Amino acid sequence: MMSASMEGAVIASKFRGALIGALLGDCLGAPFEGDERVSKSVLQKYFDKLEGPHFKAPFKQYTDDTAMTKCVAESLIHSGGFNEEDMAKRFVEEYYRNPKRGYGANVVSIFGKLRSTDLKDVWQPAREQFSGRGSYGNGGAMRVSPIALYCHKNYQQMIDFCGKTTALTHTNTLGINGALLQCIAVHQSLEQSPNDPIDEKKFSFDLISKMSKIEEKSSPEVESKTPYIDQLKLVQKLLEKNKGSTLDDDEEVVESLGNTIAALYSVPTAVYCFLRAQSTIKDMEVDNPFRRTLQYSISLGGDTDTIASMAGAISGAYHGYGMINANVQRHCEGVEKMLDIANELMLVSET
Ligand code: RVK
Ligand code: MG
Ligand code: MG
Repeated sequence: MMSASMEGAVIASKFRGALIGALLGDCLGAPFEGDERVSKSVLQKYFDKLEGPHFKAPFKQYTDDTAMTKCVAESLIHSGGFNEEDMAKRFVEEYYRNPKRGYGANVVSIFGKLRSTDLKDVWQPAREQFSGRGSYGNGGAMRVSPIALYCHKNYQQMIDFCGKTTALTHTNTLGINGALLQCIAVHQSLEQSPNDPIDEKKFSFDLISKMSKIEEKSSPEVESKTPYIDQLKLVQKLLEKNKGSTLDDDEEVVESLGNTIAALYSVPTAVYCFLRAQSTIKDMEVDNPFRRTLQYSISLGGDTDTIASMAGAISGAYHGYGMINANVQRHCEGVEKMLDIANELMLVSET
């Protein structure tokens, strides 16, 4: 349960922070998707320009990450909880309304099957992916922040809704557990007062402890029975090494945590970016820890929209909306609508 002492206004700000954090990470990270690494000085100028008081282009469009996050939120709001048919229908309708949002290469075949079968068994197409192994992409994880908000008073319900929402497109254990880790991380941030500094060790230990109840089934893709816990232990090691050092070893971060489209090699990276950005990072002249989270996430390259979006959601859920620069938001598509969604989610999760 969220602390009783946390005021409604703080919680409302955290709801907005989580969703706008996810949206900004997606919009601002998308132009760099696929770059091997992004220079920190280029990113410094990029963010400085976007924060400038006089609005000038560019206007950044959101991608599949935000499109599907909106579907998840709207389905929870309108169904009063998880409803597989409503959720699947929203994914399909959103995809066909605007298919050019940079969706994963294989997930789109699920939308086609769901449409042609008139949604009779909504779980079947996802189970058939990759010869029955299911997708391990991060497309489940990238969209789960509304579930952490909607279920913030009921942890078990959150785990249940998150697993089911993910399984509509991703049935591989790695895809599902990555989504669960992301959801739990947003939930942990939401629970923490923005006035209490994050204790990185405790935050990561708490994640490990919760994942140990989830990572019981092994996956054929990896040898370890606890791949996410292994990655979270690496997160702890890298934090100890890089925090306070004169120069972060970003090569090692990317080599060990990853920056790819696979959930296992992107969700723990997003957690790391959030935790690392709680303190200063060399070559980033940034006081604001939310902005530092996005800047650092994008600098690692690879799947920049998704890693920045996931890290942005975790960061926004902790710091709240007040930490997010207003001028930058004017450069991003869909902010007003997302703020409405955050308010609606707040209302339905309080009842
Ligand atoms: C483009 C082999 C597998 C696999 C398996 C690989 C957008 C495939 C967003 C597949 C996100 C890709 C991202 C993505 C979200 C997955 N065996 N290869 N069992 N499972 N893959 O299609 O929603 O950026 O190469 O399920 O997870 O911004 O094409 O999509 O970054 O991962 O896509 O998996 O993608 P999909 P998704
Ligand atoms: Mg995307
Ligand atoms: Mg992506």
